[in-house]
Amino acid sequence: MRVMIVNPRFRLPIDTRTTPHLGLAYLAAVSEQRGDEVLLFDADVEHEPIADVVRRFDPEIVGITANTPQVKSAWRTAQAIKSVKDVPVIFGGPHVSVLPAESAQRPEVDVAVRGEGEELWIKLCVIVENGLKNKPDFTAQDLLDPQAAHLDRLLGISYLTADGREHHNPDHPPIADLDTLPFPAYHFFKMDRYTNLQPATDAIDGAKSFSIMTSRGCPYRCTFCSQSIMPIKWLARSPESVLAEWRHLVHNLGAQEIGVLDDSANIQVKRLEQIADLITEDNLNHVPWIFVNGIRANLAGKELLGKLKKAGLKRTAFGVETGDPDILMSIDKKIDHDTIRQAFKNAKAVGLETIGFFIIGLPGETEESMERTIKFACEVDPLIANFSMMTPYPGTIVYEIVKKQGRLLLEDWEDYIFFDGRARYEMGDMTAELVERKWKEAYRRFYLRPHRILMTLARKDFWINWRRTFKVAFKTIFPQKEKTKLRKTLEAGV
Ligand code: B12
Ligand code: SF4
Repeated sequence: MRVMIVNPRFRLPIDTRTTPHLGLAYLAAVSEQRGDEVLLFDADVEHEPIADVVRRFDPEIVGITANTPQVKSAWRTAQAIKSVKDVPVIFGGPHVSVLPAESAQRPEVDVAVRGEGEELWIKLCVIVENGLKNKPDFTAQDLLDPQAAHLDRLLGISYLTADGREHHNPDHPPIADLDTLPFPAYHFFKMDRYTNLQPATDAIDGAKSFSIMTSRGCPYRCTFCSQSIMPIKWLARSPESVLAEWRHLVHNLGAQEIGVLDDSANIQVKRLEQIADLITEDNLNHVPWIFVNGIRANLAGKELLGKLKKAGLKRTAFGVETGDPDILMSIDKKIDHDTIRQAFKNAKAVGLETIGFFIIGLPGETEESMERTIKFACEVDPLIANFSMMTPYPGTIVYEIVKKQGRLLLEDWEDYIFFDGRARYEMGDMTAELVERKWKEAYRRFYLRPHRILMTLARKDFWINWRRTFKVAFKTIFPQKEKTKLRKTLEAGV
């Protein structure tokens, strides 16, 4: 069966890096395992209009991913596909998982998949394949025929049958054994067109940077975080399965750096220690790697961090979020500042580089609390401090709080990015002006301290990337009015 898997165009308004989409690499892998002919279209690196590709490849099913700022581009992409052929178009990804009805109700979308995609994607392919066996010109309309009831018993999907009835089938259970999944199929991507994973080790461009996920989900429920895609229960791969993929990345694909994308890789400390030991014993530790999203600071003891360092870990992030104890409590991070301080100390003591993630503008913030965040960032002094302005994503508790008590300043989903220097909501005394001012101040005060300037200039990574670093810094401090420009780019891209 000919399957087409699509990442709709969406570039951040800063010069960000491009990286193959791990979720789509998994979908491509399970399709390949089934024996399908797979075409992966990543609009971020493609030059050909998608309609031409559809004409040439003539897919029998199309899967499109969408996070929140990408969803409108995804709809436009689906329209372009449907203008050529009424092929079943399946949507999935973070935004679709939170608001499935919104996509399912659109004429260009046939089925919205909620949550993890691999098992559901395959089940949908089987349904369409069976349809094609009985009717060689099986279309999306046939798939949604209420009499045929093709989709009635498939868990985890939302769709409208051709009679206009909306269906939200019960949830699909999470994938019980992640070790059964094939490795992400990077060979379907035009790897030479990618840079590397931001913010990885900075020094490598082009095809040699890979991502890996050793666990899915997170047992915590921080109020600002969208975790709707992945299971509520934290599920992990075995150390042996992780090692096998690590070997594959290093030996078969020539990985020069690896980004671990887990939400919280260290929920079971022993498991992560075992992974570290295996990587070291297998002599894979010459390849530097990082925790892109960070690990839980309350589970980052020196023994674990030491083993990780030995296994090649170059840099780890910690989600600090705020320097204010009351705000920290209110976001349900389930951690305190002394524990975070200790985690940074432990990481530095074993020789790891650190990243701190901070948020300016959480609900209930005041100028004083933001001030505490800036001071705390300077105190723990990570190599990289990343300050985001709070963006309330649908499906999060913060989104519900802001909808009830605040004023959203976002006009549509394309505004849901947090790099364009504009506050996303106001609440009580917390004005957009205050949030934007303190956000810029945070960057200035953190990076323009004399020892930081010297430290930055002394880093090899900085000189390799100085053009890009200056460009990003300039755009952060003097952001353009991105929305219209961003929209124009997006519309031109499909
Ligand atoms: C790595 C990462 C990035 C990378 C790469 C993004 C990418 N192309 O994948 C970078 C740094 C570029 C990035 C940027 C952003 N990201 Co990001 N990112 C992640 C992260 C940490 C991992 C993504 C991943 O690989 N997951 C693992 C794979 C297996 O899962 P998946 O991609 O979701 O795919 C599975 C399912 O969703 C589903 N599925 C997905 N697509 C489809 C399609 C079909 C047809 C089907 C059937 C199923 C399906 O099946 C897949 C396999 O199970 C996630 C957190 C997370 N845990 O997922 C955040 C996350 C996706 N990012 C998020 C956000 C907010 C952003 C930004 C908007 C932030 C910003 N700067 O403004 C930007 C958007 C930029 C962009 N170009 O899209 C949010 C999304 C929330 C939302 N409502 O959309 C997440 C969930 C983080 C969070 N917890 O808040 N991100
Ligand atoms: S912010 Fe981190 S710890 Fe909190 S819920 Fe999200 S992934 Fe889990």
